[in-house]
Amino acid sequence: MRLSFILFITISAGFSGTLANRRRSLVFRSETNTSYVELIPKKPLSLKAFTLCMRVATELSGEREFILFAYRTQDFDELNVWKELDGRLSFYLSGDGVFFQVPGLGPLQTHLCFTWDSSSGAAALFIDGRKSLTKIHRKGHTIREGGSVILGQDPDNYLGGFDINQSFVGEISDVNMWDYVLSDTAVRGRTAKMSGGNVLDWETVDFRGNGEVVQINVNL
Ligand SMILES: [Ca+2]
Repeated sequence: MRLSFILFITISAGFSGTLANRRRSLVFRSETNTSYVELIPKKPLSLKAFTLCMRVATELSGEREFILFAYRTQDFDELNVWKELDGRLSFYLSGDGVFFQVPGLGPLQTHLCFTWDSSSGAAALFIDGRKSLTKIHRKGHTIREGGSVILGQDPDNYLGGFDINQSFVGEISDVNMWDYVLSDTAVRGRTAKMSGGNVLDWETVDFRGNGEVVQINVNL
């Protein structure tokens, strides 16, 4: 990968807009309880299944939990993805979590995909295309629409209640979400791609930023 063009946008009050034809990436430079980016989905997140992918690099290590993705309605954490204090990766659906004892994230970019299907409860994750064991979680559950998708912070209430000790610090990109479970082969094929989600498509998704988040644009 060659970094041939970088555009820095640092706006303390907020930023918005789309930039196609380049790979966008978000850098959270420091621990804060203010910096986050809201992603505007293409359709309501009323979900009986999902595939959620992202590319992440972080130097956070040791006993430091951090949030990778938060989708919260007014009263519930509908879908929150975490790196736990003990290093496991997890996601929570309205309270209950499913945990994966997998190799930790680090300063080199890691491609993650989480999948879940309500009809069976099957939950799994992929790290750089390699699949975890499957666990059974929240069979019959439905993720509810009407919330906000947030990167960078864990909202304990709607778009607020952030905790600096749970904030994400590092770089995140290629956040794509589908309302169904991609095949194993499709997930492996997605590790090099950065777009195409039918709920969240990183190539076209609108951002609403707040605080100190830097958007860089990279030609691959
Ligand atoms: Ca919290």
